Amino acid sequence: MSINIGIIGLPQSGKTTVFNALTGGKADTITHTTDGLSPHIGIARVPEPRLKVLDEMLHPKKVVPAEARYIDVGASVKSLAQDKGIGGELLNQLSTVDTLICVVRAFTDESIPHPEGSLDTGRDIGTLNMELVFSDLAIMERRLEKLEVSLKGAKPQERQGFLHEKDILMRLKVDLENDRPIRELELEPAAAGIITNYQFLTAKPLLIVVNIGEEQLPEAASLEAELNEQYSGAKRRVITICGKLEMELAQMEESEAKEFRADFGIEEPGLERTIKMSYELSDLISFFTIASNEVRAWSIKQGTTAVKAAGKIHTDMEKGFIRAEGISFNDLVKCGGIAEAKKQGLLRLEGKDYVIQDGDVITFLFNV
Ligand SMILES: Nc1nc2c(ncn2[C@@H]2O[C@H](COP(=O)(O)OP(=O)(O)O)[C@@H](O)[C@H]2O)c(=O)[nH]1
Ligand SMILES: [Mg+2]
Repeated sequence: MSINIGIIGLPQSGKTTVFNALTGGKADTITHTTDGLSPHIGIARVPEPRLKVLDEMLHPKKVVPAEARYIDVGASVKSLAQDKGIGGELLNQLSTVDTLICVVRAFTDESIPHPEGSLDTGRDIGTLNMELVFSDLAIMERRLEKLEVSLKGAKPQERQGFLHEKDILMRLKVDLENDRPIRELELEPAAAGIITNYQFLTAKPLLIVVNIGEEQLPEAASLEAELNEQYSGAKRRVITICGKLEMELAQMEESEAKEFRADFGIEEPGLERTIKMSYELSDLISFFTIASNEVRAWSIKQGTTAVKAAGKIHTDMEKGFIRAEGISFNDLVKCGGIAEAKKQGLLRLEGKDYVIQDGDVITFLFNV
């Protein structure tokens, strides 16, 4: 499984620039600013320092990182929302993502006009949150209308289910109308189950990427702390990134980029911070497999069982699951290899229901 991340924001906020920074891509930041163009889609490796350690210890033929899929939708949220909430096409693309990145402009550049005429990070964050709320309200209203129709023709045994769904949607609608995004609500399992079908945008984790200019780099950390105090919340966090610089760095040789980063006082590449934060917000963890001379990293939701994790690799592995043989990354490093770990009795045998832990190194045994 790869994590899917959708990038949204106002026009000229630096969405495509950030997309390029995250994917090492070279998508055009000039022509791609008008509505109606097809989205940019890019795949990036998920940085995982533990893969390097495993590589050096086990010397496999191949090391395969997990992947993140970024999508820079070809339209501005604002322009579509002005008439009637996020439009169909854009919504279709966004509804499938796991996490949203919302780019907010903080860089100054006289030659690039801000669509609102002035720079105001707080106002723009507010606008984007509101657009997401509007979009969800529109979905809800359409569904409620359909439910009314269904209820009229419902058989007695169907009625209860429809009424229950209506009840939940009405409740969420009140929350949204009071500016409470779904991601912040504590829902009982039945309600949570029903709403996952709708892929509401305010239910998705939200990473607000504040796109700063180079001259703001010295105060990036304090600005980030300040913004988080105001705008972070349940599954919502702010990071500051200099998109333009990060995009240029992403296209350099690693050693060269490292030197530049040191000069600018950037401790960690923006793409690494972004993906790390996206993982955290989305409750994702990594586990590793070693098979046929290949070490590989996988991403799963926290709480995934061994049999379900096997299914992420191949459906046959889930169907024919026998057991998993696992060791924590730290234990494996202590032992220096699988053989020694076995000798020391640190290789655990786990059943179907074992909950995979971050950093587990796992071999699945299965029937075909
Ligand atoms: N000075 C400066 N310009 C930037 C920065 N980030 C983006 N831009 C410029 O802003 C313009 C719009 O960026 P783009 O990524 O296309 O924005 P989008 O419309 O949100 O996709 C482009 O000319 C970028 O080069 C930045 O950090 N500093
Ligand atoms: Mg763009």
